[in-house]
Amino acid sequence: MASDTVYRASTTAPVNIAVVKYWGKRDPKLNLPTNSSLSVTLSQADLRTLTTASCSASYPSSDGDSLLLNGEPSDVAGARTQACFRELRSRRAALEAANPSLPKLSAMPLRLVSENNFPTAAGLASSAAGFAAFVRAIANLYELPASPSELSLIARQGSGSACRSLFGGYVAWRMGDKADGSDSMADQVAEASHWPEMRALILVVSAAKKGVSSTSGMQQTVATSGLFQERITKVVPQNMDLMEKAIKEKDFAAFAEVTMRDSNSFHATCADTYPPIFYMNDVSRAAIRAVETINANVGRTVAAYTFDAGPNAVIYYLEQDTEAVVGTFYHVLGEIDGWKQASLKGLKPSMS
Ligand code: 2P0
Repeated sequence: MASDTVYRASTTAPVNIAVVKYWGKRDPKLNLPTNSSLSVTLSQADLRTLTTASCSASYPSSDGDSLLLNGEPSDVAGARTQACFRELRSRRAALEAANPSLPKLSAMPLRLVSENNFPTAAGLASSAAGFAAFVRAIANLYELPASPSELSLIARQGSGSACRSLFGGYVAWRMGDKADGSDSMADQVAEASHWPEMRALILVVSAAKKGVSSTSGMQQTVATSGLFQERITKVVPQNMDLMEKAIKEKDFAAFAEVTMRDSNSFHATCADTYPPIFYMNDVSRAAIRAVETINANVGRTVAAYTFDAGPNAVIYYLEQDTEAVVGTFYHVLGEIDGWKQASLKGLKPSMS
């Protein structure tokens, strides 16, 4: 094979929005969480990262590995990115050692080109889709015989929530208890087709980069919040059980209650952090009231809010309640100050 051969593979990875939140690391180096979490993977038609990985003996080794993110050079020297490169290369090197006729891709510099179709770092879990696509693109390039759960072990080291974006549908990240992290990975609780009526509405309150990054925010919470112990030992284990049951039984009222309670619990531990961390703002709180109004007016739970490390709201609802939820949301929020700066983004119906 000529030495100027360029080997290339592309993949996309979707965004996921947690309904039982990951917040806290028990081992920051291996990115091991203090609790399990559970998310819904959203449609790639709306929110996804597209990544192409390539390598070639003709790429100057002085260039090293590189990443172009949304057209801009991005730093790959960070420990988390390096951990992903190292894990993937060592798996490829093992394949090459077992089969000497394979091209020595593990020795070549890697070039990654990645594009999001949504704002980066706007509280829309860009790092989740980003690292999931990054890991899968290189795994495809290297032709690694790795299952999504095995790839989730690697993506986890890039960004915790990324391990959940290796699957579609309803996905759990089991925290595991081994010190080396070999059992801290994701699995699929249910396919998207199990409950295909699920919809998500994203209320983009602000597309600005968030004030306190998730990584540093959760470290501060672990170090200073008393409430946090209650959350990781009691609240989350119970919410994981209730959520898995709600999904298996397609019980939207139960799904919604756990989703809202878990978001509230997560933001309460942020407020209990010292100094406190506030991700939600007045428009976020108005969105909570709007959901309460909608549920009260309809007379049953048809909508559930959840907030990540930023002010944007994600509202889960079922397709048959679109009119009541989306229609009323515009109406109720239209009367609230501050709403005019926000915009509503409806997600297409499918989940991948
Ligand atoms: C989640 N979040 O479960 C929670 C809810 C934010 C709030 O996962 O440090 O970017 O890269 O492992 O994955 C955001 O944290 O943190 C997150 P790192 P990540 O989706």
